[in-house]
Amino acid sequence: MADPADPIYELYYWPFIPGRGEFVRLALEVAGAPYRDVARLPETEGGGVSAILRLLGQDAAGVPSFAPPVLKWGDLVISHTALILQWLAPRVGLVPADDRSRLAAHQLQLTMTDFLSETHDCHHPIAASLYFEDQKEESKRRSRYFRQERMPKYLNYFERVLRSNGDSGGRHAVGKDTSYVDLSLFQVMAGLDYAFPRALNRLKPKLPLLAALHDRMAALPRLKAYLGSSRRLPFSEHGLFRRYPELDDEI
Ligand SMILES: N[C@@H](CCC(=O)N[C@@H](CS)C(=O)NCC(=O)O)C(=O)O
Repeated sequence: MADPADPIYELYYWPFIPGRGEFVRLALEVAGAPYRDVARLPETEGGGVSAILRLLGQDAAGVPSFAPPVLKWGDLVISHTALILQWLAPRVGLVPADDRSRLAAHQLQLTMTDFLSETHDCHHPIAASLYFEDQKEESKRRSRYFRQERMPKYLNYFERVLRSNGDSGGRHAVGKDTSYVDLSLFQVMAGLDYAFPRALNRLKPKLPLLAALHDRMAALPRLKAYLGSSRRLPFSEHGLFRRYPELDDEI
């Protein structure tokens, strides 16, 4: 139970894309935790991209952060999506209490971190500083291997994780209730459905538990309300999951 005297959670993430910040946002939203999405506030209220740049430039609050998302709580500053969620989840009831489950949850989230990195590199295989158009041929080549090899390997693994969690009847990745890992899997499925709809549809017959998890999460009252609100940023051609039809070919 949160103490009313506790500081409010402050999320720092690029204000125009869901990106990696969305994984933290989903946890805060579903937990009903009060938070401030700092960079989405107007500059006049201390928000905007400059709020992120200020935070990244600060040395005072312990170890400097390399990149957003960053979660600030009082003078505690945490970066890296998986680490933020590992710290946040026990405080907001989104992970079971035992060590084994918490380690399992963190392990799965770190695997998602790797998957996200590979997903991003489909449209930016050479350099993040180059436009997609300047690395299109490499993107196409890389995406073919992603669709054929990496995407099925990761998704089949997460399907197996759900299947092997007999405690939940395949309904949750860890434990018997919704955890931050379930919410992150929801976001991964939603993102892939946006970026690689054809590849995902080809794989879906072998992913019944993941597909069902996605739909169940989307129907959670708090998540449903959030998804229908202006707080939910749409996927676009500027984030982690981008729809470039030429990267989602037949093969
Ligand atoms: N491992 C980090 C990766 C953070 C990251 O790559 N952040 C992106 C936005 S999603 C960024 O702004 N990176 C800037 C950079 O790498 O220079 C995490 O999972 O949070």
